[in-house]
Amino acid sequence: MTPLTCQNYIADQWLNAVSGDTLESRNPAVNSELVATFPRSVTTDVDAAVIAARQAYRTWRLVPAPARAEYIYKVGELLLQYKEELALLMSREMGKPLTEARGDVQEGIDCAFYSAGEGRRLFGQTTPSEMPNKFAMTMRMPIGVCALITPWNFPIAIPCWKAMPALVCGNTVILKPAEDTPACATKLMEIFQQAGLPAGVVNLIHGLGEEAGKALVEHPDVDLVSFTGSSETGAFVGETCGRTHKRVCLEMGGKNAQIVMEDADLELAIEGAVWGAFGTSGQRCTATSRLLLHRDIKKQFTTMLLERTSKLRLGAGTNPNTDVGPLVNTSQLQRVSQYLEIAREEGAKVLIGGKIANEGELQHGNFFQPTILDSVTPKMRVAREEIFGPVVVLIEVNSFEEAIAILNDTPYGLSSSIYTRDINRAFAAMRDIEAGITYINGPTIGAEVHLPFGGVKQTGNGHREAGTTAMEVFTEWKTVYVDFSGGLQRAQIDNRD
Ligand code: UN1
Repeated sequence: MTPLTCQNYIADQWLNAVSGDTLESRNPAVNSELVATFPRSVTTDVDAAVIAARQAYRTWRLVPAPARAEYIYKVGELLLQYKEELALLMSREMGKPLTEARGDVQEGIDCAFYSAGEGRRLFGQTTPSEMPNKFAMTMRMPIGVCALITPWNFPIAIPCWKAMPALVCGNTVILKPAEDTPACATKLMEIFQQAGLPAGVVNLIHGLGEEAGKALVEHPDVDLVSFTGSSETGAFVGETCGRTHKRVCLEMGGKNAQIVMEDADLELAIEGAVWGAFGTSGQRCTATSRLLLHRDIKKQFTTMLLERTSKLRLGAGTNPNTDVGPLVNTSQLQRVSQYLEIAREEGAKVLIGGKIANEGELQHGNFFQPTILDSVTPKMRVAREEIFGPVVVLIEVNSFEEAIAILNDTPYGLSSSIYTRDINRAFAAMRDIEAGITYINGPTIGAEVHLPFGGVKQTGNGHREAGTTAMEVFTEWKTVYVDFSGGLQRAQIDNRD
């Protein structure tokens, strides 16, 4: 297939980087296949995008919210129309199996229709004033120019989660997608363009995180940064935004666990574990990377899990028979391999997998075998650090209380799951698990767009994306008092003796 030539999108113009420098995106299943070239943007390119977004903000914020939302409905309809094309491109560009890629696009579509609905809500409150003949209310105000820095693992869904509510709320946006998925971001931007959004309302800047991303985060005329990615980069983003007084929403690492109690439906728990651990090759913030197994079922569960895992078919995402696709790039492949070395040094036992897969066709891509590690203790690095690959560790627990304690013994807190038939335990788990998301009898993955998404502790900074909570990220409250008494009324004073 002929490689795509991606460009930046600024003020309704498709542009190369001013320097003319470009970067490449490759198919992780066949590294020799070039998927796209894209601009290596730096500060000058970012400056142009910020100027365009600022200029457009002046008028976009005045467009009535229901009218802003109509553009987003249109984007949703176009995403539906191009769903298959986008899914295929995504599979080629970042490797996830086609069924999952379709799900990723569907999440963008869901988000379009949900966010657009908010255009006719964006509710504020009215409340009585303590003074006579005085009216009090609150209304949501847009924030301004928003920089959206997004990862490669959900190349359509996550940019949509961020851009759609931001736009409905009256902000203008600059998307800086991950350098592994420039083609998906470009196609998404073409759809926004086709939906007819006014020039400068949506902009796209390609490039490296440490160049284009950094320039956006540091830019004095950016008002808000919404970032999803690694904890290391998130720390830099948070620190810089703190120093420059920007609004900031951070979504970072996870070390999600699934608990399986002795009373669980084991077949169901296995289905959940396999999907949670190996779906998207473990490259989800919500992936299951620890299985906390009650000692009474651990042996049986492990046997069943191994049997299921041994049947998983590795391959290119574009092959309909593939269960597990490649890792996104060679550095992720190395990272996962290094964690396997660490696991072996720490004394973990590899029950299955544990190696780079390079037989036959697989030798051309970044494939890692689905891996299960046993004899793992909660203090080992593989039980504490985010691996972001198809690796899951098994930890034996003696009781419900111990399971919850181990689940919580991590700096992160994104997703979590428990399989049990005991309603009392289920409710205690909902209360006691330290995570932004808890699934009862479901895997750690599978968030829906109309509910809040995000994590506690070091996973985030207190914000939630999606759901109505996205409105909290992308608006600020204005409190309005209207005095129609015709006189000066002093609150706390004139209404007291
Ligand atoms: C992510 O991994 O960054 O719940 C997002 C899920 C998906 C979203 C994951 N709907 O796994």
